[in-house]
Amino acid sequence: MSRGPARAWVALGPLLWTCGLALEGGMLYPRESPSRERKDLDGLWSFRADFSDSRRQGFEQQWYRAPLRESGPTLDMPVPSSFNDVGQDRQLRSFVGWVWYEREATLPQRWSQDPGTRVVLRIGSAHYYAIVWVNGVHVAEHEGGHLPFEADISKLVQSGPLSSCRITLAINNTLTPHTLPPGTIVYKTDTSKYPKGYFVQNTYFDFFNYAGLHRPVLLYTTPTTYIDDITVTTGVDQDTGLVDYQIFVQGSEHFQLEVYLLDEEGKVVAQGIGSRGRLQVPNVHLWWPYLMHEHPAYLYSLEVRLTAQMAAGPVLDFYTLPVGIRTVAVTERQFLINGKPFYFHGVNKHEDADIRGKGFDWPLLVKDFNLLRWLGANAFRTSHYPYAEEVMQLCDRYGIVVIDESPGVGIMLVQSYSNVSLQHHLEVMEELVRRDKNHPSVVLWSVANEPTSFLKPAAYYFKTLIAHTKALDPSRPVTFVTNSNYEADLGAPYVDVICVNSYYSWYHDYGHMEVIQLQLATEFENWYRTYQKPIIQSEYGAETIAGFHQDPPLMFSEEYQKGLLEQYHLVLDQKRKEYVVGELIWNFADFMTDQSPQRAVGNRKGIFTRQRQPKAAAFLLRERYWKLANETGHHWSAAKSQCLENSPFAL
Ligand code: BDP
Repeated sequence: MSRGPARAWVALGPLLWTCGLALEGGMLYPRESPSRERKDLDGLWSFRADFSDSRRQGFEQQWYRAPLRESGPTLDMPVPSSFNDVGQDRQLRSFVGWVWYEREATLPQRWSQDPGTRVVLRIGSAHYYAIVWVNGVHVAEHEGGHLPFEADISKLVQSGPLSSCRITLAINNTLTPHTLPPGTIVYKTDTSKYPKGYFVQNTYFDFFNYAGLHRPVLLYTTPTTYIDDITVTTGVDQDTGLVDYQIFVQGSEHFQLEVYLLDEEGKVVAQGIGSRGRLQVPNVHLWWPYLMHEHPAYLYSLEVRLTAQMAAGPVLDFYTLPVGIRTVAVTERQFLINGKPFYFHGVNKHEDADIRGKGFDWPLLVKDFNLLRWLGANAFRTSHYPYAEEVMQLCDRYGIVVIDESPGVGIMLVQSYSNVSLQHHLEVMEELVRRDKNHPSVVLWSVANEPTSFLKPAAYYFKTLIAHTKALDPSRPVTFVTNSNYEADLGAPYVDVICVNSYYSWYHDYGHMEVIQLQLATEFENWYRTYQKPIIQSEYGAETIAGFHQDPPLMFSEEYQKGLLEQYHLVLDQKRKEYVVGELIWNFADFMTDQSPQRAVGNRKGIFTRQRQPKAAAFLLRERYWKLANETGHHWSAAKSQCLENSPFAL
């Protein structure tokens, strides 16, 4: 999304402007079609961190005006990747401020010569604040490190004889009380202890603030009259599937739209015309979660064909959207998918791995999904920020249910409840819903993790935020994730599902696993008595160094992690018969954090190591999750046991 002229910036400040405008335009994932091409720009980019004291040298010297190598030395930087861990430079690893990325792209001749072609630059994610130039011309700015943004660069690339374009990005990872997640810059002014100008960045969340171009960067084309956005919501009437669609077109008011819904065999099962309508699908194949049905994750394809009448003749545009037909509902005690009780048995994840940090990586992604399926996990939460679009697509394809979380993590300070913060949070929810609204795997929005929601200003903040999210998407329930420590939770009345994190016998009563059952049961009962809403145990776990063994169990050993989990499971097994609708382990894998005496090279609560090797708890959970799947799956009991035996994921 291009946001007009460059704004003023300050030395380290990430430009705290929030325009509070409703979002314009769609954010359809760029897919190739007979009318659309795509050119991936992943690979090596030129890179420089601005180590000047003010961090402003790049702007003062206008590094975007000429190739970056002309203004000083550059490094090779892989994209996508965080810049922090690929080098050997300690200062770059913990760098705070502006870094510069640049790459030349050669365009097919038609792109730069055909005025009927629209050329768009799309950045999957740039953490945290990004300014973009093409051939030295400012084309976009974006705040927020976890969602895509775009710039229409057609005019620029079609205005001269050039068939190449130079793309420059300045990216600032500074966090402030108004960013999501929030942070603060603290200047250390005692010159007997620190050099002049010394500062540190404090954050209030438990993962490393990796930065850079984390997700794919690409160019794609559409015709100048094009399908800009599609919104699909689905329903079921007996065995007929209902697909309500709405299509937004840009570039002309004189057009026709045809839509076709194809099944997995490519057969047209329903069709319609016009910008909005309802398709009816007899004998529907519903989208079921993994392990809930013998044919989970059934996806139809919605083919949209646009014909626009232009002076030069008709223009065609095609876009195909995967569609899963399913319903989601919440009762006082249940979470229903397709009208059947759904029990979340899964994990919390992070986008995190060796070397690449938060950089998107296909082998890692496929490994993670293979591990999830091996584990018998049917769900995960995108703790604590939106994940790459490619992740969401795999969830749709494999039937992994998603709690889709905003980057609202570490909202602790009173300033972070100001109007400026709220406006930004509202805008982030708009961007998130716009991006992920059509994914059948997404069944619940989470607006935040463990905000200090007991603080007074939080009540208004969350009431507004949750109401806004529901207005953006009335088809899904909304939650935020709280912590068992937060007794007076002013946000809880507004959510549809209570999500609670607790760390009994880890952060309290260290080493005393014997108190878990009492404390957990009491807590569940209190929440349910007060709110009568279904509850998800959204985090629980224990720090565990792979290979540490102690029996009787001691903290940090694999035995302690197993023992702690087992105590939780005893209570979960009672309460899931009543109103507990899910359990998500903290965490899927070990992950990097800031350095602190509490963290031994990162957070070790993974059931897999950071290299994705199982700790003992992974086998315990695997047994449990497959057992839960057997008990809670529907329509599938007979086929299931056999299928499990023959499954490539069986033992
Ligand atoms: C929880 C947070 C999570 C942390 C976890 C922990 O939600 O981000 O990583 O604690 O301390 O409260 O391991």
